[in-house]
Amino acid sequence: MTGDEPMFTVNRSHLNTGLRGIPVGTCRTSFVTPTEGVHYCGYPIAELAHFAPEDIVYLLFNKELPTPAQAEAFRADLASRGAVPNSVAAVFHTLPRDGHPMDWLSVGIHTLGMLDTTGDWQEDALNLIARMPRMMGLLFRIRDGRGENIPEDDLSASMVHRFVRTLDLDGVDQDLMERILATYLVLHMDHGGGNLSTFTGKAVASGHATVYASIAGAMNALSGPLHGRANQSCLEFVLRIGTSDPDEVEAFVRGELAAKRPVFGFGHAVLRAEDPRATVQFALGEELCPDDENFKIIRTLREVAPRVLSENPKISNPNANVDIASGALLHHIGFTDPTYYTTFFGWARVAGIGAQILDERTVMRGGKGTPIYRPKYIAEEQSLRHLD
Ligand code: NMX
Ligand code: MLT
Repeated sequence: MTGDEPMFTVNRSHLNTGLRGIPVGTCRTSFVTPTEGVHYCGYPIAELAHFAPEDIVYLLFNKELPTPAQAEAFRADLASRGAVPNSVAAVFHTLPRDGHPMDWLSVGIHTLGMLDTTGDWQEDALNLIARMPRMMGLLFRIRDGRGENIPEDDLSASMVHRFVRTLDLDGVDQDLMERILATYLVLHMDHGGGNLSTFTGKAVASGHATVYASIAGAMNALSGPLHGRANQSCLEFVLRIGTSDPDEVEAFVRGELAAKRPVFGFGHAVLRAEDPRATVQFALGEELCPDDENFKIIRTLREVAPRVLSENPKISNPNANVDIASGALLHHIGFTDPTYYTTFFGWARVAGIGAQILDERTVMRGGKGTPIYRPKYIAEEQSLRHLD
């Protein structure tokens, strides 16, 4: 294909559709197909779900899975970057405890940036990734009023272990927590170039804002209930439903639709089949917690909601998306407050957004980088006029 061949015709009907389907660039980390879902650097997501998160971060940045020696060196590199300055905790202690955890996450990322921005895209992206586990643990603890006697960080441990160790919750199965969180992180790290949070992060970076400012902006985009915060809303839903009886679940879904509220955990802008990230999480739940009450409810929702949603022909995809199952799994391992769930999505997505920002800033256009984002908007209801 030559550079001048048309790829897409823009019609008036494409306007005000949120750029739906309009090609705007290329992505080197992942692609999403309507029926097979996301692939990281070519690998279908289900084939990667059991990998350690560090290996998938390596893949997104280097476009190849690491050899054992490369994996070891990469973990050592992350460890050397992971120390979180004490002033992050000091800033968290000043925040309103009833502020949403996603707002805390943005503030945390901005704080890390204010303390140590190098200005090198790769350095800053990897430093942020390495500091996320400790920062997440501090966020959970301090917002929950558990800001004292926090165990020291162990920089040599895995990312997930560092978070779980910082959290130091009593009465939880830490091995199970680490397994579910590791899978969660891998599944949520990247989703093509055009999802709202990634697009936002890259747009902010295109004006040469820092990696920290760009990713904080991306987290704000992720915090909306139609995007990442659907995982919180979906579990809140499940807690409200309170029964896995199919008739009652169906009545609930119909009630939400009648009230013109979204049925969270279903639908997608690109996918036209069940999201494989949902399929993987359902399989994990069937293996680890098949009798969990919330898991039983989402099992019924998965059967009932697509049938009900397909009655409305304008809904392009009635099937389960990534946010249907994660809440039930997180609840099962001890995270009983759904308002925190989107921070896990954000933690994971820092890797994909960081890698995509690096590509756009240092690889695209023969290394010159993508120029500042500036799409065209067409004037509406504003004919030219002058002051008399
Ligand atoms: N519940 C109720 N209505 C829906 C749903 C749903 N699950 N999915 C689509 N619709 C509506 C949608 O609001 C739109 O209505 P209108 O024409 O009045 O604006 C219509 O159906 C057509 O929408 P689609 O073209 O099918 O989907 P679109 O690309 O606009 O939106 C979502 C995609 C994901 C925003 C939409 O499916 C949705 O709101 N789902 C529920 C929220 C959710 O689970 N979001 C998480 C998505 C994944 N993520 O993590 O980001
Ligand atoms: C995501 O993972 O970002 C969501 O599925 C939304 C999207 O891809 O548009």
